[in-house]
Amino acid sequence: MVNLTINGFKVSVPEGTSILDAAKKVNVHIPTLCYLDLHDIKMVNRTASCRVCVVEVEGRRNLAPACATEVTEGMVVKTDTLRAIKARRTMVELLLSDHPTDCLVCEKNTQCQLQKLAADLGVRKIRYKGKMSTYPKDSSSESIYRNLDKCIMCRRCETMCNEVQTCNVYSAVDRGFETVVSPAFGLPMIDTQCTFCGQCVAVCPTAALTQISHVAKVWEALSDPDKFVIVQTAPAIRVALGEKFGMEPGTIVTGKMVAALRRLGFDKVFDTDFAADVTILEEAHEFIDRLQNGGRLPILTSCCPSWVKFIEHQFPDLLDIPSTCKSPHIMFGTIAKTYLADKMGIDPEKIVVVSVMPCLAKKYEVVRPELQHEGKKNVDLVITTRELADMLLEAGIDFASLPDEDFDNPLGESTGASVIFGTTGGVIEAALRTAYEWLTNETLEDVEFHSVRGLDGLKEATVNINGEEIRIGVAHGLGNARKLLESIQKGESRYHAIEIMACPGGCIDGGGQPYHFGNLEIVKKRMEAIYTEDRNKKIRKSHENPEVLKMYKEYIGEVGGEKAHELLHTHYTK
Ligand code: HC1
Ligand code: SF4
Repeated sequence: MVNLTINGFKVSVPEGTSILDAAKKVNVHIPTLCYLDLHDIKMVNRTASCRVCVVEVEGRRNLAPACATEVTEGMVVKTDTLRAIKARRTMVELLLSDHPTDCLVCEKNTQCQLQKLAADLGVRKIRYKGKMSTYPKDSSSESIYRNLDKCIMCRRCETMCNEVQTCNVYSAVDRGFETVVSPAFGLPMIDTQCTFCGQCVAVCPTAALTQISHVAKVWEALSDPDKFVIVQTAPAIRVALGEKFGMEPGTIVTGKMVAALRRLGFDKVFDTDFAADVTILEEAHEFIDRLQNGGRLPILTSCCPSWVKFIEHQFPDLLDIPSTCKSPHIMFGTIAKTYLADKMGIDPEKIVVVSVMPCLAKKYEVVRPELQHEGKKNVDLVITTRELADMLLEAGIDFASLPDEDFDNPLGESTGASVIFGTTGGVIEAALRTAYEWLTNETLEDVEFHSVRGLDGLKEATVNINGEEIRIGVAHGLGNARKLLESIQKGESRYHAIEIMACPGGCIDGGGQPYHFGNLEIVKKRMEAIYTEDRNKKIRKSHENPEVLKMYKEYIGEVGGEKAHELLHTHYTK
């Protein structure tokens, strides 16, 4: 252990600890901007580029960046001297001297970490003036908006993309004042290997990286009397939306969310979870078929569009292994414009399907040609959890005081199995609940598979089904997915089925969720809430969803049959 003093407090910490972490032990807060430690997913951005965390260390002439300076025996640190505070303020003023000051109309207004720091440090004027960097804005993709005028070169996006997601989209290009984090050759995002996971957006402290918004288009649809506008909500929204209205992370707001969507004017409020149950029927059927008929194993789940894009770009030789199931929200769109339209006697041309998703890749997914029907989109618009919260604020809806309301039917009925789609491990757990019963003809009494739960990047489970050991793998975060895919490529994979989600934690920590800037305790609370919602459901197995079974009986026919394939399955593109 190393002993030191911080602001007069004695502290002992393990060798190799930074001053920043040592200070936390004695409740001394040192402000940071570029630094980000996502311990549970093994991502640390320690570029020490912003110099906001500088402190005085006795015996040293220069101020030291607390994030990148390791403690030494007997060190005496002062974080709150006038010199340190003035230096910090100067650093922020220098950043602001090359930063647009349009905070009032900025996408990140009230959520920008630079804005907060400037406020915390009492910066009231920017003493430095000079040349401002300007770059072309990039709205080339459906998902991500890049405004590098607002980039402060913290490099968090680069660390997230290259080290956690292993997509290597960003690097620092050019030199000196012109240096900027960008795709190689300044390519627009649409021409890169970006998977649109949005994890770079989730960690960006400013509005350099944000989403392409569909809010205006949703308002337009809602005010068009000729349109029948229906909304579906992804499993992960209900455990995170409350955060935007001051509620504790992990508060389950399903009922209030439904009530709020109704008050926004949606004609029907439905649940993506209904389609998640459909996905399980189709996916479990496909798995059993491959298992019993010598098909390609392991089967990979296919509901995460970012992960699908990753395998298409990076492992095109493995495209025969993902399940051919469309993702639940696309299945939902297809079902809404066929089965529901038929049932309600509405012209599908008049139906506008809006998805509320925790994800930025879902915005890109809806324009994939393979997922459209005769050139028409199955899902028309996608807004994120953040965008929905913005709409509710704009409409003056007092979210916290809303009563709980139920989803509309038939596409609002769902099971516990579909809720857990929202967290890593949930899709495969849901599939196991069904596959087990279908393969054994026995009732699965304990439906919880705890070994596939939690935030470990790679997880596995073995389930004995009819005397055969079925081995399950789970990866979340694309870097972890890469490891599993490489083992499949080498013929070393031991698994029969694998779930992959691009975002660390799964959809609960998608790129469209409320920002938490590295507070993974929030993600854990969202995860607990997902499992609570599952336990609270009367029906916890997808194949027991009565409305799903009715739809198959009335409209689709056999699970895995011809019509099911036409409506609910897809293919992949190299
Ligand atoms: Fe997801 Fe899915 S779980 S991908 O994480 O399969 O986005 O929540 O809606 O489609 O159901 C996201 C979440 C979501 C789909 C489902
Ligand atoms: Fe990388 Fe994901 Fe950001 Fe694309 S969206 S640049 S893949 S982190």
